[in-house]
Formats: sequence, C-alpha cells, structure tokens
Amino acid sequence: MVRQTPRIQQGVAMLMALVMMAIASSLAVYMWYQGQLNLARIHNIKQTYQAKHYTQGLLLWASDILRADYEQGETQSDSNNDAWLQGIQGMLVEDAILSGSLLPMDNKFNVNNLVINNAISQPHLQYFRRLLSTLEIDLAIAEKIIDWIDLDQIPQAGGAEDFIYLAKSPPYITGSKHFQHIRELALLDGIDYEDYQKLIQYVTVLPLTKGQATKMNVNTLSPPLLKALNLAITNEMALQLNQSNTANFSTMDDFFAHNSVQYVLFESSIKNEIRELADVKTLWLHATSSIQMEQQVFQSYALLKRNLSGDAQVIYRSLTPLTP
Ligand SMILES: [Ca+2]
Ligand SMILES: [Ca+2]
Repeated sequence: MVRQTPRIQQGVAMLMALVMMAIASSLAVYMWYQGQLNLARIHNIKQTYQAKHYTQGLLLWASDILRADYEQGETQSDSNNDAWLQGIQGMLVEDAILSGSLLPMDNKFNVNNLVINNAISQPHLQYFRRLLSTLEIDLAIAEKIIDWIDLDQIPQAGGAEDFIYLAKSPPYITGSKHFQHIRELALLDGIDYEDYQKLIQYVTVLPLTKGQATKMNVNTLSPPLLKALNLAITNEMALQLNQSNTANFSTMDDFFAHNSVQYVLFESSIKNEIRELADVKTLWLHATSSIQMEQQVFQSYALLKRNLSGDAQVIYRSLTPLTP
C-alpha cells in the first residue's frame, strides 16, 4: 500500500476545498438568478393583472359616454360627428398611460345577414350582389359565403361546400355557422388576396341576436355601400348622400327626402326594402384599448353592442382587431 506524504494530502484537501467553493458559488449565482427570474415573473403577472383592470375601466368609460350620448337626446340617430368617436388618448394614471377608441361597426355590410335562421335572406343577397358588382368582385362570392354558413352540404350555383375545401392543401371544412372573425373570409374558395383586401373595406361580421339581421347606419356608409342600397342610386347620388362623411340624417324619411334621391327612392316598396337593410343608428362598436406600463404595451379589442338605454354591453373580446 502506497502511503501519501503529508504534502500530497494537503494538496488534495486544498483541491477539494476549491471544488466545494466553486460549487457553492455557482449555486449562489443560480439561486440569485432564479430569485431575479421569479421577481420578474411576479412583476409581469402584476402588470398583466393591472392592465386587465385598466382595460375593464376603459370599457366602462366607453359604456358611460355612449349612455351620455343617449341622455343628451341623441337617441334618434348617430353619425360620424358624434363626440364619442374622439376616444381618449394618453390619459395618465398612477402607473400607466391609457388610450381608448371606439369605431362604429354598422358602417359596413354584415355578411352574416345573408343567412338568417338557415335560410337565404333575399334583400341582403340582392344588396350584396349589387355591392360586389360595384366593387368588381366575382358575384359567386355571395354563394360561397351562403354555403359556408348554411347547415347543408348542397352547394349553391357557384357556391362551395366541404368537398371543395377538403380537396385543398391543407384540407379544411366550411364553418356551418355564421362568421366569427373577418379573417375567416380569406378561407373562402375563389377569393384572392386582392379581392379579400378590397372586400374587408366594405363588409364586416357581426353576430345576429335573436336571429335578427343587423342594420347598417346610412350616416356612416361610404359611397359604394350607399350606391348598393338600390339600383337607381348612381355614383354621383351616393357621393351627395355621403356628404364627405358628414351625413347626419335624423330619420330614414330624411334620408329618402334628400334632394339627390327624392325622385328615385319615393316608392314605398323601395323604401321598405331599404329600411330592412339600413337605419340611422350606431348599435355595434369596436373598442380598442391600449395600456402602456413601463416598457410594455397591452393592447386588446372588444365588440360592443348598445341596448335601448344607450349602454354598451361587451359581446366578446379579442387579442386581434375585429376590423381592418
Ligand atoms: Ca354549408
Ligand atoms: Ca349549401
């Protein structure tokens, strides 16, 4: 047996001590790092929680100003001139900067109106065809939308059901329900990027409450959407009705009496058809809230619906904008 000299023993002890020290110090660094990480996590969770509360506050603020709009006697009609459209920008609170805005959603055609209670709504289909024709988009997009929503697998003439979508790569199937998000329109067969980008400037997807169609607000419609209200409306009339986005008709009768259309929209059958499509009220709104806390910005979106007292109810929230 080899006996170690005291010198060698000393060397081994020293080496052991050094190894122990290295382990201890890396453990200390690891624990410190974990501690910092936990602090950062807690900080993030706290900020997210606070941002949620601020968003909630902004939505309550939105409901308040919408009710105030009704209380100030604005129950009859809404237009692009309404004060609530200004929103709030950069409001400083304790530890955050809040911004919020409201946009009308009844300023576009709701494609979900094409199928009501699993049946095609003819006034909406005729309207949408006139709109597609003005926009120079293939009319068959209307049938593709109908087939996407309806519950059967029988394609409309020019439409497309599951067998068309299952042949794509990757394969997918139709929704068999109303559209939930505007981006779903990009999934339609036969729609290219250019048509999609054009279409979403004029159409929207809103839920139908109690199986009832939503109505557009004539005061917030752009000229192509006004023109599609009736075949007799020319481009020039549509521009005059739009009044450079300042239209402010108090009632639909005021709209029909406008000097640009009074001689083309005078028959009661025409008026009744337009009344099914449009009104002078803004009931659907898109809320955007932006909460800036330190270096982070929390952005969220919500769809609001006004009730008869003017209050707004959150229908759903989204982390992506519901409108382009
Ligand atoms: Ca179908
Ligand atoms: Ca079908």
